[in-house]
Amino acid sequence: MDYGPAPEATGEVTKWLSTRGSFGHFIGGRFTAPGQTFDVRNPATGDLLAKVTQGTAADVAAAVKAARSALSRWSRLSGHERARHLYALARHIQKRERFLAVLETLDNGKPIRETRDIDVPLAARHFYHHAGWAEVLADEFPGRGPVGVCGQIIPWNFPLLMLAWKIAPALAAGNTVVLKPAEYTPLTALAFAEICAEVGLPKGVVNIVTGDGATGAALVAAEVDKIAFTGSTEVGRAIRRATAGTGRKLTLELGGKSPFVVFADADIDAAVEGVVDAIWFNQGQVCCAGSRILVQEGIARDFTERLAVRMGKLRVGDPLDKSTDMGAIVDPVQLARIRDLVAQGEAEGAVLHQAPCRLPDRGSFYAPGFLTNVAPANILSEVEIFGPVATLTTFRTPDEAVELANNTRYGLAASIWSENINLALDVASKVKAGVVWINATNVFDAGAGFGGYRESGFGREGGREGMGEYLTEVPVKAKAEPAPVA
Ligand code: TXE
Repeated sequence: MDYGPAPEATGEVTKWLSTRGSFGHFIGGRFTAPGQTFDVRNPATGDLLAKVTQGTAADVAAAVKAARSALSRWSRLSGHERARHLYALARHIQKRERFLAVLETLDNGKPIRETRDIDVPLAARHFYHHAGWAEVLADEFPGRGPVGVCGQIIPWNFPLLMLAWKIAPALAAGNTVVLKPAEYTPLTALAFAEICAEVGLPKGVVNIVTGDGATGAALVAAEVDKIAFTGSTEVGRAIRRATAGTGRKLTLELGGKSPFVVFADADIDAAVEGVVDAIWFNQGQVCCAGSRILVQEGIARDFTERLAVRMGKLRVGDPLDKSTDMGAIVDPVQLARIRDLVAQGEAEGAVLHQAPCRLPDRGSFYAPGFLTNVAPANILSEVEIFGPVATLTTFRTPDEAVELANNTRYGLAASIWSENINLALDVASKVKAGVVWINATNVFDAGAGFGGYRESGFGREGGREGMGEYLTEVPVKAKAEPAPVA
């Protein structure tokens, strides 16, 4: 396979990684000396990128202490002063956007086109948006103040963007944070820590502790006032149990099995393009991925044929190549999970259609695909695959489409394709999902709340609802009694 030239920031990132080599945590405004470390590898090659410290309960406690001592000063700054810090973070993300895009692509395996055009700009947008909230908070949320110290645990599918989703609203509201990035992808969080120091963010307002699930569990058990988690439903459940009865605020953004409903009157080519975005974007490692395609019977054959042709044109390979459509799966463990699940589904009767592309010899790659003949009882009808493979089934009537769409324990997102807006709006109102897109998919904005129902979790991120999750009622100061009139 011929690859294009590597993006220009690649040299800068390689130098940054090699001069640092091993990373400690970012606590109280400075990096600690590296402790016991684990390897962070490039999923597209398997090459070692860096060594990162496995956070202990003592590290977590030190970070929480730093966040606690920064809290009172930070929360008492005026909204305008906090906004200035958030604007500075946003501008610095933009200043280092090429660097961050390459670092994210190396760490996660997603195509540079996505990190450059989506992950990094949206992360900056989140800080800008929430700077605006900091300015108007006192008027928009009278009688409310920060929750306190927030423990934030994020996944590996959008490392920098999930960090922005968590940190920006927390800081805008006057909270301080301890964030734990995912063990597969901690590097942009560490680069962000450097940015915090560069812009002069007060020490202890943002603390980053790296490590695996044990570090996450230590953060959940620490003296924090809120936990915000994005990740698997299993871990979400464990966190809910661990925080029950502690009085801590909790928001969970968990998995999904989102329906992608195509009616017979849809613009078929547009819907096919929608599938590309719904299930092959970010190698399908998207919580709201349109992973259950439901097609109305009359167009099923035509749709499936056009989908197979389009799938065959996807370019899979080097994530640093600007013409690559699909990069690597984040880690060999996740790749094995996808393979095992699909094999199990096939054993239960599903038929896998995969692009006949040649995959690179090294790295964790999986060819894009979709599955037909998937019975409702098939494991693939229920379980989130979290990879570039959707199931495709048919329906006859709108009522049946709604029934199938809602036949899931999740409720994160849905996408509906029809040229009949009345039909689309009617179906949208009946689908149980936190967000429903019509003739579109994966549309996000910092101003719009995002989150799920049922086993997809609770709480919202983004927009007004998201701000509310980082605020709590504060005691109203007693007004001075008016002087008695003589
Ligand atoms: O998730 P985990 P994994 C789903 C997806 C994927 C599956 C497994 O289906 O295939 O989960 O992925 C931290 N206490 N999603 O195993 O373990 C962990 O270190 C506290 C959907 O990577 O949930 C990481 O930082 N924290 C999802 C984060 O939780 C714990 C995105 C997520 O890892 C912990 C990711 C514990 N006991 C996976 N155990 C989405 N909603 O987008 C782990 N962690």
